[in-house]
Amino acid sequence: MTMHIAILGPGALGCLFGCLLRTELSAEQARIVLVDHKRDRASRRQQSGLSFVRRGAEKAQRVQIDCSADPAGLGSMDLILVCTKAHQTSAAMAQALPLVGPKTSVWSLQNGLGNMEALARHVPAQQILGGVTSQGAYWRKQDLLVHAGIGDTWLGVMEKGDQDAQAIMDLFNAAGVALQHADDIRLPIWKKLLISAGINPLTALARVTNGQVAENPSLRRAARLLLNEAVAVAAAQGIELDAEQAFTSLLKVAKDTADNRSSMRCDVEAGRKTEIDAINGAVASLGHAPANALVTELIRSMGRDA
Ligand code: KPL
Repeated sequence: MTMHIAILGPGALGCLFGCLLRTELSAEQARIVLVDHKRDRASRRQQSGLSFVRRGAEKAQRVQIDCSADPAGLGSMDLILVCTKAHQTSAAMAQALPLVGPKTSVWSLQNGLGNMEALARHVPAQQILGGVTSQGAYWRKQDLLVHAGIGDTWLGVMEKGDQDAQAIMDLFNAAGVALQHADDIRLPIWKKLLISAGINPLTALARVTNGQVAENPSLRRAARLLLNEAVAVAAAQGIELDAEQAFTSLLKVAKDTADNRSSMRCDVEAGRKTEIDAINGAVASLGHAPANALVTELIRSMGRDA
């Protein structure tokens, strides 16, 4: 049976999953459409496709993938994969409501806290899955996407219901993307959040690459402070995380992506709204976390977040 999949958020990550699925699965296995709020970009990509450099490959391959700015005409989906920035979740879902039927699973694969809750304003919680991914991708130039790094991708239900996690896992597996299932999806979401909370604001404020957070003693201490606060806030929410282990993971990510500019630094430098409210801002709003509150205000002061 064909799985009908819509991907909301045509940034690097949404397009990465689109390209991985489209190149590995037949049209009988999956119908895939990238939903874009920008009409001109959707029609350009619909006509010309994307160029995709697979991990380890030297040359780009052309991927013809359906793109649409009109969710109303597409019919209901089996799966909606939400890959937008955290602050766009609610608006994107509201626009995508014509794609939702009673059996549609809606899977958030985004950064930060609050994404499932934002989706639940539009869709029953029993249809929602949460998740995180450490897959990496970036645009080398317009419509030329590079798969930069392979990492774990998690999914798990928000509330027990009709979400067909097994069918999603089987399909992604068939496309060579192994998914991990979490009984409590809040754990992988928080683990990723701890890494982002330590790395992202510091790279944006100090204008350094990710690697500097591990290398520079002051930034390393600052990252530890942000992470420790977030671990304490999580514990007060009943989510037990190991600060030592989490900091080891943070340092590993900083070293593995040493030469990269974090997404938050890129957003600040491009004058775009950042995900600070869903990362450090969310931590500070849940409990006593003055360092997280401080970096949130500083990032907000720099641009489009105010
Ligand atoms: O995912 C990232 C980002 O750029 O947002 C890193 C820096 C690798 C971890 O937060």
